[in-house]
Amino acid sequence: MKKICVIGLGYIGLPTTAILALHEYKVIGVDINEKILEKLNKGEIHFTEPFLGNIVKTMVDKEKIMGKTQPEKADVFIIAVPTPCKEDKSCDLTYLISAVKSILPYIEKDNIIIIESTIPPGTTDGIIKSIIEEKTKFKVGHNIYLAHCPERVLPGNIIKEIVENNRIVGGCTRECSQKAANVYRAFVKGEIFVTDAKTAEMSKLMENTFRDVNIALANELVTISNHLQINGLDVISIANKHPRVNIHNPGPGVGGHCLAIDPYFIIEKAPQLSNIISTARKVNSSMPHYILSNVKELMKDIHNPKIAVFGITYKGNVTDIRESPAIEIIKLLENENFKISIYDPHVQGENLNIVSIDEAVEGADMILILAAHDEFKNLNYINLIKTMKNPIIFDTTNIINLKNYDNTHINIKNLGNLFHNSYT
Ligand code: SAJ
Repeated sequence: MKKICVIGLGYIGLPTTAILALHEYKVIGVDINEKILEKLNKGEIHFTEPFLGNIVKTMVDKEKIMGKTQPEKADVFIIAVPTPCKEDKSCDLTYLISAVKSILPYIEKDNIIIIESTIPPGTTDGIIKSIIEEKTKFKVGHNIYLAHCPERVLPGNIIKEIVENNRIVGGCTRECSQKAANVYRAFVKGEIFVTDAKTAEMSKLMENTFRDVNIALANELVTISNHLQINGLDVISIANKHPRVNIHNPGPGVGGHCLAIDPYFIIEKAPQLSNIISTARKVNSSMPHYILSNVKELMKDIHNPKIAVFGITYKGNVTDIRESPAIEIIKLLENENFKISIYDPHVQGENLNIVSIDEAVEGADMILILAAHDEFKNLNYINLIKTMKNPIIFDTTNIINLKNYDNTHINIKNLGNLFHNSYT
């Protein structure tokens, strides 16, 4: 049985460990966090993800997964550690470099080393290859094999997507690509596209940049439309009837650990050439301020207004608040001395001060929807507003269907039609 060492047991490393173990590999899961390892070795997982817990439990019981603080000799090393943004928005490779260094003493001839972490183009074939070749006696492409194989899974659906999605495998040489592709062939049902490392790195970044740029276009469209008193949401739905047009959804900003970060890894490598990409980042980063200015406008005649924020995660139906525009909007509102109450059925945490829906709404002057949780779609808003001081709802995610309401009872604003509806 082949042995794989997975370094980094986070959102990507742990599911990868589980799936590899399920497909005839013995897997050593390595992490610097002893709490994660303690849980893993009891067959438990440290974040919620459908189906993952069961697989991990079974594989740990069968001794096909073992958690350790240090790597050990293996046939394959997969590195899936975080690559966050630095203060100046460039990619922080500290964890990645330290993970690579940690495996150096254990590397043997014919080993395959795979980087799954998201990285700027040129990193695998540049800095990572140099570290390995300088500090060991091996030469990449001759007696050891190095590749970048970016992950593409969506949290909440990882176990399905890790198997079914197409994969990009980018090796430093053709042989590196082929050897790394064989590792994934054990469990990937989608197609495996083999390319060079730089192309793989750039493709991964471009997938998320594509979405960021398109969301920026939608956000700019609604701000222009509001300025011109046009219903931006109507424009999107009508324009999208064209067979080759797909305008994305406007919203309170772009969050999460991918779309709001990955474009900067392209910008850092070619700042003078990344005009559209950096403008899109600016547009999306400005959305929390746009929301703030509209809340202020809607509340301008109200004394000491209280805002009930609904949803603080970076998008709907997740528990993750990383890079969430909602958190930034709350801070901006607090700086302007708005009283804030928070309701989010997906998030727990004492320091966030989350309250029940009734408590959040009581005495409020506005319900401000900042994450498109399904629970918010069909709430009985007519009932809900009864304890509010002012029945205004500002839905920045556009999940409330305005056709269900007439504005004699309730004043609902969607982001795309803030001050006007069609034919009003
Ligand atoms: N958003 C909008 N309008 C839209 C779509 C999204 O404002 O039309 C916002 C969301 O509310 C959220 C942000 O954008 O704040 C990102 O959401 P997302 O669902 O587009 O992306 P992530 O970050 O959850 O996951 C992405 C996925 N990439 C693509 O769809 C190209 C996923 O497949 C990747 O695995 C993941 O990034 C990653 O790890 O790179």
